[in-house]
Amino acid sequence: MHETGYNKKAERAILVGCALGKTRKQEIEYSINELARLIDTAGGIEVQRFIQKRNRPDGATYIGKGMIEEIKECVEDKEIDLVVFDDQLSPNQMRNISQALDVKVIDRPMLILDIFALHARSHESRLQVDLAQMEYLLPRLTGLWQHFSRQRGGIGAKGPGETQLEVDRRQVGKKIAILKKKLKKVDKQRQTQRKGRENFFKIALVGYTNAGKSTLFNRLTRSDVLQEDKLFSTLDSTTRVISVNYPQNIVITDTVGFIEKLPHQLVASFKSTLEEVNLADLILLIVDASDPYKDRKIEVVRTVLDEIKASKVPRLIIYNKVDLLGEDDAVPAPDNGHIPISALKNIGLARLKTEILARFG
Ligand SMILES: Nc1nc2c(ncn2[C@@H]2O[C@H](COP(=O)(O)OP(=O)(O)OP(=O)(O)O)[C@@H](O)[C@H]2O)c(=O)[nH]1
Ligand SMILES: [Mg+2]
Repeated sequence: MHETGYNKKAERAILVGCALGKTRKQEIEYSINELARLIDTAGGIEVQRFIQKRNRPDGATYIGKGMIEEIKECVEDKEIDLVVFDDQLSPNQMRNISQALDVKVIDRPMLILDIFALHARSHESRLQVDLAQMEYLLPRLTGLWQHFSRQRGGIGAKGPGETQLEVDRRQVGKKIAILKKKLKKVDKQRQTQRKGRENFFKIALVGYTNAGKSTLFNRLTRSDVLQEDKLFSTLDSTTRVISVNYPQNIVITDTVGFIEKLPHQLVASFKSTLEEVNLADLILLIVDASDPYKDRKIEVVRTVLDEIKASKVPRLIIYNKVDLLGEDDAVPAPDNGHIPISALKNIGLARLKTEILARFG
């Protein structure tokens, strides 16, 4: 189990989303539900949600002034600690909204960064999260400062947030340079480790967060990395030899999951971790087959794979969690490149092995 932050009392949150343009209500609900899971993972409690339909975001306050007033009332009535926007806010919008509401305001990228800060364990992932957080917060320092410093920590202000928001930009700039230097050093060690694996066939597990990558990894390597029903349980990539009756010269890497609206600063600072995906001989794209939004999530993963320039690596799509499908659900037919499995219940793994070995070169 992860700890839920060092603030003892769970923070009470308002969630705010905008259905922009032709976005359907269902779609925005899907997104806000995901935001609610993120808040829960970060140790907060959803108290109320506000959704507004608009053609485009308000340049100054993202949502309209009327709704800002409604939220302000709710903040006062229900002892709200923070307001979370489901989209990225510009530095300007963030400042205006914080001033209008007089409470801590964060956006979805900041919430994701916060969860990363909470779950980072290794030296490398801590450096990576620190760097991403600093780069995201740097242009947003003005205006955030008063609310964060008053609250001392909590959601959106862990990691470097708590202490470093109080130092000035120049110092943050310096810290960014130092973090980059330290990461370069860690990257060198990674290169050396990679050299040792040059003669191995390399498989990378990728997929949306909570799809079951670590569960499959554990099954294939008889390992015990953290697998749990939380978002972003895995941040560090782990590479091991596949041990379950496979030829010995295959290694497999479990790595960080993806999500919609992943801050690009995070993708950038996790570059060396994600390079394991880039350099793989085969990608297993893990999908939660029981998820009604699986196709949308596959698209998100494809987009990130493009972003990290891994789109040329051959890939198999693994439909995991088929044990959760009902009789009426269409089970994906096991055909070329689409493999139904259950990592948890040990279903379809022989088939997966055949498919992997067929691509073993
Ligand atoms: N029913 C069922 N649950 C599964 C299966 N595979 C994984 N799970 C569950 O799904 C949840 C997430 O599994 P993880 O393996 O941690 O997922 P992940 O993709 O590594 O997630 P992150 O590291 O957070 O990105 C856990 O509660 C698992 O027990 C499966 O085949 N069937
Ligand atoms: Mg994992």
